[in-house]
Amino acid sequence: MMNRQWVLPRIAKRVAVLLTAVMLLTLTNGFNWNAPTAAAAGTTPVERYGQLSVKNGKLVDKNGQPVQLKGISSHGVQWFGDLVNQDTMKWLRDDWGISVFRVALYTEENGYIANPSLKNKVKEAIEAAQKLGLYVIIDWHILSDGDPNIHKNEAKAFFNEFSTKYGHLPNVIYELANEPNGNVNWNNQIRPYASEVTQVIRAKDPDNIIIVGTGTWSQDVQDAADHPLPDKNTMYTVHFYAGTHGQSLRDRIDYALNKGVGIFATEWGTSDASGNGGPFLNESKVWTDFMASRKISWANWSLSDKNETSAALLPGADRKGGWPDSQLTASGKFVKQAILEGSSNHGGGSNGGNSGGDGNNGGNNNGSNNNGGNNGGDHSGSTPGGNNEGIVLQYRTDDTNAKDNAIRPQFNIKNTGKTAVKLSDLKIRYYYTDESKQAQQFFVDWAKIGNEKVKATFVTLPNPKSKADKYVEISFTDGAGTIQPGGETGEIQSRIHAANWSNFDETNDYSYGATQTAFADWDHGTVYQQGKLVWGIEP
Ligand code: DCB
Repeated sequence: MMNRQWVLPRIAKRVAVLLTAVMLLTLTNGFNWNAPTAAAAGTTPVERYGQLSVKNGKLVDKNGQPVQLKGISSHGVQWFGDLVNQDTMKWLRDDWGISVFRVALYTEENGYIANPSLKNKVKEAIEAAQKLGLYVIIDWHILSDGDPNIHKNEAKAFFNEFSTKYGHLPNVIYELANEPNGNVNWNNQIRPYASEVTQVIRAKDPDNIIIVGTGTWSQDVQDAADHPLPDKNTMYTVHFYAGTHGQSLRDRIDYALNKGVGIFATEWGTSDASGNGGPFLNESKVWTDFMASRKISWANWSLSDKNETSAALLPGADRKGGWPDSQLTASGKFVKQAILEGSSNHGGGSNGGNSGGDGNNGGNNNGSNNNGGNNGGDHSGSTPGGNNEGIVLQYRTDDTNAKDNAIRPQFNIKNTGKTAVKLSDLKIRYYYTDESKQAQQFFVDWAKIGNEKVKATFVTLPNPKSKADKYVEISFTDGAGTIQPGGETGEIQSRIHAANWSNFDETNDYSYGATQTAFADWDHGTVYQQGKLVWGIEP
């Protein structure tokens, strides 16, 4: 049915979407909320997720469930177009577990403007993606032409042609301007350009996702968040290179997400911003964890065998896929692993349980998942479907002395999702280094929901990290109730002491924010819902 749907005209696609919605309603009105989805493991990404859209700033599938697409970008097709074909894409789908492939059509540097026939490579990739059930990003790769308006007319003609030819397919994603840079900004150049090109596309394709680049090589997502475009299925591009960009760019992304706009990392690399240097794999891991916890979809730069760090293949790699790991670079191996982790292309793996590998906390993090709707292994990443989206942990420290005998973290959990969340389903972890090697004591100095509703256990990490060998896991009693959509727990003021009241050194504590003395979002503390990570980054 899905295959036929691809060749039907748009009206029929609409009917199919409606029918799906009716079927879903029928299902969800029935008694069994736990029924797995019809899609089984082994189906293609497009069969599983269908028509994508943006809902509450999240990329969601045909059933409205958040989805994280992961995949890889081609290098410029004027140079490495021979690596873009149905064989390599099939290999990447089956061996790497990709769900999305990006085709980089440079405008300059002997790209499309000088050589318009390069668009045939884009068509080849779209048609291969259609056969393989992959999402495909059509990347209008401006770079040395930092202002997208320089080739605005060509962009409009190009996207008119491509939306006319392929807009009826559910797997096409348009990226309007890779990396605006130089003396351009969101309000004056990029937004007006994107608005015009969007109108061209929407005349032919009413619903597929459009992704718009942002200023400073697609790092100014905060500007787009402050003044988003009206089109409801538009997302905004963030690009990063792990050796160059870190926490301050992640903070910008959180700012944008908190404003309710959708972010898609259509290009990122394990190298520095030149495409070379490194690879910075530790920094890359922080980034991939960050994106997993927020379900930010991504494509890595790049599928090429150029002699540079960001290339996934070693020089001379086969042009038709089938690459053994010995033909992958360090970056390629890392990225393949990051795609496979939690990917549902390989046997429908929703990765149950807590992901930190630090086990041992009374067996209550078993990843059991029996609330909410649709899980069924369909959604990569770690959150069960249904009601857990939108959990935010805020933190402040009440400790001005980092070397005394107390650790005083204070928390507030917000529910920015659309469904009530049971507090007894949630656990907070605060990671620290225990200098005392004594038993630990936990106190609630005050909690808005009632001190007696807050409990804690201490867990020693079997594999200590550089800034954590222990965490306190804070949980809530059955009587603690729910957090309504838009609601919060209010302050939870806690205190930790060693049994012998000896001093701690908090400066080496992973979850300690010495300067965060007012409540703000905090990703160095984690939150689990029924054992699954729904907020924050584990050490
Ligand atoms: C982006 C571009 C992408 C570029 C990579 C790495 O540029 F979107 O086209 O790829 O990030 O720099 C590189 C290739 C090289 C090629 C070069 C020129 O890997 O093989 O020679 O493009 O075609 C960025 C990203 C970030 C920043 C700067 C650039 N930054 N940049 O933050 O300063 O100047 O290209």
